[in-house]
Amino acid sequence: MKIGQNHIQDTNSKDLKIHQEHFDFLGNSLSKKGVDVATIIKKLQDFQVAIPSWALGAGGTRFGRFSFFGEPSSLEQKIEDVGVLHALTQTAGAVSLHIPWDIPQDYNAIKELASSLDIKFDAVNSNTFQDQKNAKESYKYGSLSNTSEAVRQQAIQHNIDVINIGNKLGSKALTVWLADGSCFPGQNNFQTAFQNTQDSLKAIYKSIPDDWKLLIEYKPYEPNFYSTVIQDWGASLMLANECGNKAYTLVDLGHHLPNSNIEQIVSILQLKGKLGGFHFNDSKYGDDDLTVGSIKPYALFLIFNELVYGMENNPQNPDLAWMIDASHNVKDPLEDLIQSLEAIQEAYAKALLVDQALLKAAQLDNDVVKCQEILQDAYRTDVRPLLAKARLEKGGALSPIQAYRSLDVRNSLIQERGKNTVATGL
Ligand code: PSV
Ligand code: MN
Ligand code: MN
Repeated sequence: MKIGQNHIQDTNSKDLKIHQEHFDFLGNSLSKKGVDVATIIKKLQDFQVAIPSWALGAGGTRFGRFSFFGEPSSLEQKIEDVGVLHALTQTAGAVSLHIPWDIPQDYNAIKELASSLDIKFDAVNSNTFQDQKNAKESYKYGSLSNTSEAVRQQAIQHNIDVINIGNKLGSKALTVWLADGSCFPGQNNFQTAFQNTQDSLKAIYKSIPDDWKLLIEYKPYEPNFYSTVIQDWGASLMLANECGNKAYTLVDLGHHLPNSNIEQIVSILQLKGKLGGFHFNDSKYGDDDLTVGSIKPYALFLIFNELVYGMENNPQNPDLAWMIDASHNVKDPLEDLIQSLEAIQEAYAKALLVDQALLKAAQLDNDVVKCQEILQDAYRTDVRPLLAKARLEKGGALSPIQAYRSLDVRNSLIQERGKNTVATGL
């Protein structure tokens, strides 16, 4: 399924006039406040978020999984689905692969397909949390941290294989997320597990090309429920520092204990030049992987406020690898991803509206009320016309969800692919 420009223009045509009215009203009031609207639109257009290959089918829980059918069952079809998202939103210009689920058969064909849809290959993800068919060693008791050297070697070699696959596609980062940890006190020696992980990561790091990043993701619990080896940003940062200057911490919004101040974590990592990647989702209780911005939109805005500050003031921090890491149990995955992309752009646009100079002055004056007013003035602005304008200028849909529905994308996919449904494994 490929969405043509003419399809999108058709669906846009009936709403163009009302969009223009909304945009003019917002644009005028922002300009009067001294906001450079054109620059904000350009920044929104440049902000591209990777779609993970495993989020394109229905997720599920250990209790069940309910499909929407027409799900992609090959890497080609996954890339085509990202193409649909990108055509409509103009903000999903990258895909993040998970190996071994997404090993390409024909590299040139895959690269051609992706570039025809204007999609880049973002970070590649290794998988040492499942035993693979015919694998000699088992990850039941951990991978990079395992007490067995043979298991650690197998996991190290897998990561090196993933780097080689990514290299052939043009990826520039390896993301390592480990399930390693323990379920019961006494099961593991914390120091041994951490030291083994550090040594294993350093071995992998030797194969990281010079223009690549090693992104180290942390998570406090699950699938292990007593301890996780890389449980928080501190552990991740220590490991990244041990590896070297191509290694960074990756923040996944769902990987924090309740009430963690994620915006502060993000801010300090940028100050230290060590924030390398970001996984968007939302949660109420744990690593719920819900639609971005569906539960705590103000927290997302505050995080973006720090990200924007960092992007403008911390040249020591590199460009970040942005990715959505959500799972879809009751919504059509593509509709859910469109909602997440919109929420990301919305939070970003609001953060761009924060008057940083005014905020700094209010902070220096210790004018706490004014500081809050400045943030909330930006947060309360309805920026959706800016997002629509940014999309429109690039050939995207004024309302991606409406366009997706009026083009009947899911039914076309079902007709094309049949009622196939593929579990993603996550
Ligand atoms: C598991 O929690 C997880 O969602 C991590 O966030 C990884 O990024 C992802 O799976 C893919 O390995
Ligand atoms: Mn993640
Ligand atoms: Mn997760």
